[in-house]
Amino acid sequence: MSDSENIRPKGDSLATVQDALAKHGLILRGGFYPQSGDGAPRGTRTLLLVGNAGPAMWQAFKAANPGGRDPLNCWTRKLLSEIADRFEARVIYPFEGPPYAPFVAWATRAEAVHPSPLGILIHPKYGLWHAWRGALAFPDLLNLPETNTSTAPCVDCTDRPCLTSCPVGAFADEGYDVAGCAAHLHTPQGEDCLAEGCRARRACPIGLDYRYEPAQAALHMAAFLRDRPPIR
Ligand code: B12
Ligand code: SF4
Ligand code: SF4
Repeated sequence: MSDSENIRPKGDSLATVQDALAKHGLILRGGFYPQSGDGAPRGTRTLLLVGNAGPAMWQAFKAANPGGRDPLNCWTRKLLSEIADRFEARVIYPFEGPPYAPFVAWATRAEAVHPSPLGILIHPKYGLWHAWRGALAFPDLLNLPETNTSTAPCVDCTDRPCLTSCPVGAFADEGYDVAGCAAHLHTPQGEDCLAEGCRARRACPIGLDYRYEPAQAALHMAAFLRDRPPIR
């Protein structure tokens, strides 16, 4: 291990965390100083969020070719636990639970992401095509990464095509009709969403360049449906 790999991420050396993540196509998604009641591990003074947007994570994941039943989460666990050890941080994953760590609340504290009518958070540049893969909890006060400060894109979107594009109206009423969505995905007509990703999400005009490629979208949709067998 080189000297630079032993540096704790204080001050300017936050860049070393960014570099370590970038090798796996991951990005720092801002951070904040948690207070009691924020759900961060005890003793955390800085929480940095880690996530994906754009094709880099998918390319790194494909190159690693981890295999197994839950390959993306296994791959995430392996590399983020190594990075956390190296920087003497603890790591929390969004997919471990219930109870789940409150990533949606953390995300809105960490950078300018906004609730969309679909329920998931929209980013001014990435649109709906981004997610979180983990959070690094540090016992020290670190400088926070710079993030965007733009306003919510949905404010100026009068047509709201996301709300009218689901073939079964899963977003027609309050909340997301998970059972209605899953039932549709089990039919031949659901093949489009399974292969290309949620049609409501695809209807959004923001962040088109960041849309997941079909193989990535299909992996997420298959993981969602795997836990929802058809109701007979
Ligand atoms: C449980 C969960 C779900 C459940 C939701 C259960 C429900 N609504 O009844 C199910 C399995 C249905 C789900 C689905 C999806 N989810 Co989800 N989900 C989570 C998870 C693991 C925990 C949420 C939670 O319970 N938090 C604790 C409670 C106290 O906080 P809460 O804010 O009240 O949580 C609610 C919302 O998060 C909401 N919710 C969660 N996911 C989704 C998705 C949609 C479309 C909607 C409307 C609401 C919703 O349901 C929670 C319980 O009511 C979070 C990760 C995390 N740790 O936060 C991801 C998370 C919220 N999901 C995410 C995503 C992307 C999805 C999918 C779109 C994934 C996909 N296939 O591509 C799918 C939707 C399927 C589709 N049609 O495309 C992302 C959102 C990213 C973003 N841009 O905001 C998160 C943050 C995971 C991540 N790694 O980034 N999810
Ligand atoms: S289609 Fe419009 S309202 Fe819907 S998420 Fe995209 S910007 Fe927001
Ligand atoms: S995946 Fe398809 S059926 Fe499910 S909410 Fe999205 S558009 Fe509707």
